[in-house]
Amino acid sequence: MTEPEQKLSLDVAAVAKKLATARCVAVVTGAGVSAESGIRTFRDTMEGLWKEFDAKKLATPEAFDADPATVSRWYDHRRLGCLAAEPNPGHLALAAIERNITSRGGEFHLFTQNVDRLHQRAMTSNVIELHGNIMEWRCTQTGELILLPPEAMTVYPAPSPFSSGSLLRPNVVWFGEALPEEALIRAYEVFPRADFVMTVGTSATVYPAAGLIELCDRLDATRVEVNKDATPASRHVDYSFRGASGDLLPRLVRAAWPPNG
Ligand code: BV8
Repeated sequence: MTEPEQKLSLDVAAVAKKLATARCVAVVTGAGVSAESGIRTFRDTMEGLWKEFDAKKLATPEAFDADPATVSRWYDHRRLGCLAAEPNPGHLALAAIERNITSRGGEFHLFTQNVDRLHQRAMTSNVIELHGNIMEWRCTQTGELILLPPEAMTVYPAPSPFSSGSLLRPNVVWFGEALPEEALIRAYEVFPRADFVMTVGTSATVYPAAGLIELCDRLDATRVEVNKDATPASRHVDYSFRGASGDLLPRLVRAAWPPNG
């Protein structure tokens, strides 16, 4: 076993020991977790008819106001992609962590920046969506929500069924929009008292989600990052695993709760 592999095994064992006895686990996930389900991240260059677009410019209220048809078409394209995707071993490992922690009377809170609802489809129950979700669409006038059927929208932009003359917009949080108040209140309440916090598959560049890991200020807390690349969060954690969430998270679960007990 090479030296890096040895260090990885020791770190996984150390983190697993802390995880297995944690009483309050707070996790924040980003697009990197869903990347292994085939859902491209914001930093991936877009392809096909979207290659000349910049995701960060499309994910704004200004873009929707200027060209609701194009923005609606992009979100509907992404919505269908998310529906066609399946949860991957990283999603399933996080659901297993929740089951193991809560079955021993602990708390598990999964804050996600992802809008694809794959954590819910992986049967994680306590998912807090920081940036909304791409499955629900909202009336621009009344704010009422509607879940669209699994097939493509028939017209872009879609007229709102709730208020004539209004449109449907994706129920996501765009850049420049406030995050859901209840999600932020929960995050600001949980992270400072969590004894195990983990950031997974995020570039930790989009605020306020990127700042959550820094809220953990318990001296006895274990702070972990799982990400393919180093990020601004890497200096705020005790263990920063470089690698795919679909490999590292299941390894952590097996080490914390060995299958043969
Ligand atoms: C707000 C939904 C205020 C839409 C998204 C300081 C404080 C507060 C705000 C700001 C601030 N500084 C700047 C701001 C403004 C802005 C911001 O943060 N800008 C950045 C660019 C600097 N923040 C906002 O606008 C937020 N709003 O603060 O409002 C306010 C208050 C009151 C009233 C009005 C306003 C709203 C931000 C939410 C934007 N919406 N998504 C949609 O999906 O279309 S953000 C979107 O981009 C994603 O959700 C994701 O979080 C983010 C980044 O996307 P990616 O880079 O693709 O993904 P990610 O970051 O997760 O990176 C992928 C990582 O995974 C990489 O590091 C890669 O190495 C790794 N990886 C890849 N594969 C794997 C992997 N890791 C492990 N395994 C793998 N297999």
